[in-house]
Amino acid sequence: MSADVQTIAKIFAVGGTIESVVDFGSGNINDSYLVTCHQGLSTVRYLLQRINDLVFRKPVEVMENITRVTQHTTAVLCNRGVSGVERRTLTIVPTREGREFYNGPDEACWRMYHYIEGTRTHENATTPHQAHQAAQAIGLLQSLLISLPEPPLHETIPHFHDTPLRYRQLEEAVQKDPCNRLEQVKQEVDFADSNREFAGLLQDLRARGKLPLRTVHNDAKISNVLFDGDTDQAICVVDLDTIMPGLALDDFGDMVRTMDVTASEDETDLSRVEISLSLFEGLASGYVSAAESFLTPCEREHLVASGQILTLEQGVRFLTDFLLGDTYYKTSSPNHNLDRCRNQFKLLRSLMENESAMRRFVETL
Ligand code: GN1
Ligand code: MG
Repeated sequence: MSADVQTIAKIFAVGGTIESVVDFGSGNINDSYLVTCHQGLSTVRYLLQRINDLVFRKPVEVMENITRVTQHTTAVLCNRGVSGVERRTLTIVPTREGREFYNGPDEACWRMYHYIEGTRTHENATTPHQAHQAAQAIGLLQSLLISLPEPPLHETIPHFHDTPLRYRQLEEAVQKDPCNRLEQVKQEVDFADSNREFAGLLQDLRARGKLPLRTVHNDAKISNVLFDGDTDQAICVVDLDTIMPGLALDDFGDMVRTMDVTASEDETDLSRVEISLSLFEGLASGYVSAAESFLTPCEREHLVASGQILTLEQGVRFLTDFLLGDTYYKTSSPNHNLDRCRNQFKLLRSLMENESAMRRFVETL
C-alpha cells in the first residue's frame, strides 16, 4: 500500500496504532481501503474511502447527506429500542480535527467509517431468503427516511435515475463515437432504441405527480447490503453516496436488477443471466413487508415495470461508457462495459418474458 494512503489514514481519529492499510471491496466508482489498528490487545478496523470527484462533483454535499441520514436512522432505531444499532447504520469516523472528511492536497476527498465486524456481502443473491432480507433492509431504510426533517437532501448527482436523460447521453455518445466503437455495438444501440418509449415511463409518472418524490438510496444493489456472517440476516445498508431525493421504484428496480438473478452484472455467460421467480418472490415480499405502510397504489402497480426500466437504464449507461472510452466505471478488460451492457440487456429480455408471472405474484402481496 502506498505510503500516501497510510498517511491519510493517520489524519482520522482512529484508535490505536495503524498496522495495515489494504485495498478493499468491489465498488465501480470510489477507492476503498481496510485500515487495521491495534489498541492494546484488541484489533479495530476501519473503512477508508477516497470519493471519486469526477463522479461526485460536490463531495461536501455527499458527506452532509450521509451525516444527516446516519444520525437520523441511528436516532429512530434507538428510539424504537432496536438492539445493536452500531451495526445497523454506518458511523463516520471524524478527522483528528473533528471534520467529517479530509480534503487532500490534490483536492481529493477522503472519509472513514467504522468497519462493521462479522459481516459479509453478496455480489448476487443465491437464495430467496437473501433476496427477502436485502429487500426488507432497503424498504426499512426508505421508511426510516420518511421522517427525515426538512430540508430535502442535496441532489449530489442531478437527474441520477432520469432514464430519458441517460438515453440522450447515449445518443450523444453515438453521434460523437470518439473511440470508433459504434460499429461493434450496432445491435445494442438498436435494442436500446426499440425500448426508448417505455424507458420514460417512471419519469413521466413522476412529472405528472403520480409518483411521489421520496428520500431513497439510489444504488440499491445487493452488494450494498451487509449480512451478518453467522445468521445471514441483512443488518445494514451501505454505500450512502447517492442517497437523495428519488423514487421508491428506483430502488425497487435496482433490486430486481441485482437480487433476482443468480449471475452478477459482470457475468459473460449470458445463458446464466436469467431471472429466478423464487428470488423475485423473496425480494418482492421482503420489500413490501417493510414498505407497505407508505407505498401508494401507483407505486405498487409499477413495481414490475421498475425492474425492467432500471435494468434497461443500467445497460444504456454501460453502453454509453463503452462508447466514450470507459471513463466512468472502473473496468478490468477492454470490453468490460460492453459485456456488462449485454448482460443487462439479456436480463431485460428475461424480465419481459416473465412479466406476467411477476405481476401475478405482486398482486398477492
Ligand atoms: C456504480 O460504485 P458502485 O458499484 O457502488 C454506480 C451505480 C451503478 C453501479 C453498477 C454513483 O455503483 O449507479 O448502478 O455502479 N454508482 C454511481 O454496478 O454511478
Ligand atoms: Mg454506489
